[in-house]
Amino acid sequence: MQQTPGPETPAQGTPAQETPVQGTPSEEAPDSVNMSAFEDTIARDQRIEPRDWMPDAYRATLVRQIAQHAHSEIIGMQPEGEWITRAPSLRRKAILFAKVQDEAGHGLYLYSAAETLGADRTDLTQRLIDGRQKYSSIFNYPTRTFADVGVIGWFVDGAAICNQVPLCRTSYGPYGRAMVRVCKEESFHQRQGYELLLTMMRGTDAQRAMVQDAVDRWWWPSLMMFGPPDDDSPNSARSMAWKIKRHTNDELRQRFVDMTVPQAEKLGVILPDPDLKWNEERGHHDFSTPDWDELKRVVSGDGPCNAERVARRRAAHEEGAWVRRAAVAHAAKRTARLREGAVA
Ligand code: BYC
Repeated sequence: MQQTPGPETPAQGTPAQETPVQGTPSEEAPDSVNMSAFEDTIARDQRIEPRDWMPDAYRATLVRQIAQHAHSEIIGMQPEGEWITRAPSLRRKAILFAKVQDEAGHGLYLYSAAETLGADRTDLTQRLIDGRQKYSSIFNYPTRTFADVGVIGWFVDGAAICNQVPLCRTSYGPYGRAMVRVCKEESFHQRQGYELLLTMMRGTDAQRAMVQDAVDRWWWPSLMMFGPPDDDSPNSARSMAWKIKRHTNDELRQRFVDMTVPQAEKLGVILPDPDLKWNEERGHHDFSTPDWDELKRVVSGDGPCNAERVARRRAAHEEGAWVRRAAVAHAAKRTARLREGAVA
């Protein structure tokens, strides 16, 4: 039976149990004692919480991944955001507006999760716009037609779901809990993308050609979203041991391919890989190797839109400085008023 998008939802990816009080930090205890409590919590599949002792490298890995994830959500507003003013109907405009707004919300949950680890959001933003921190390679490709909006929903949000549903069970509590809500929204985003494409495929020959062209352009970059192959992924082994990551990059890429092939058949598009075929023995689809040199180029800043995306983020940050100043002034006034009220 063919599948339409109906990915796992966080409800199926049951989060790990809450950490009991046993993991509380003990400033007086030697690091070896704290380390064994930490390892024990991980081994029992329970969660590390902000108050718990954790090794510096665990904290640094989480800040790196969560910040990169947050930046991806915020930069990821740009490719589709460009189509809000050009959406073909009021309905499509309202849907797209809501989706792009959701991505901003995801960025906020994730920056908040990074803050629980002691990271400073202003500093993280500065690192992004100085090119010292990464964001997902996928957002460095242009959105040429409205079909790209549908294909981003189908492929990019679909890939995000494959990657993020297991992150609902990540070992760090605030990250896992943020993922539960993010995944619910991503699941909706994926369905809206697929529904948009179904509508276009029922339209004219020109619309069908537009969908196929978008599929051809986004397929390989979407496979690259999962990161380098496992034997070239320096962070995977440690992140898996700490249960930050629950599956390797290649496992999730395979899951995405297996999920997407029947959806493509139902839609009536051809995925641009002549070697893509079901392998009975493996119980998975075989597919060609993505161009890993392209991923390296795009991640290191040399993709089609890297400069444009970062410049736009920098401009938005600078233009928003007065809003941040106003919010701080408002909060100070409010606190002062509350204090006066408490005194009176
Ligand atoms: N792009 O050792 P590896 C969304 C980096 S947005 C760029 O495998 P790791 C959406 C990697 O960071 C959600 N960089 O790393 C928004 C590392 O560099 P550093 C996007 C990449 O961390 C709007 C180096 O390469 N999802 O859904 O074990 C509209 C070596 O890699 C990429 C996330 O952010 C890449 N594709 O695994 C629509 C998921 N791949 O940091 C939708 C959260 C690798 O050592 N992140 N790198 O300098 C993760 O799950 C993991 O960080 C990754 C990489 C699987 C991406």
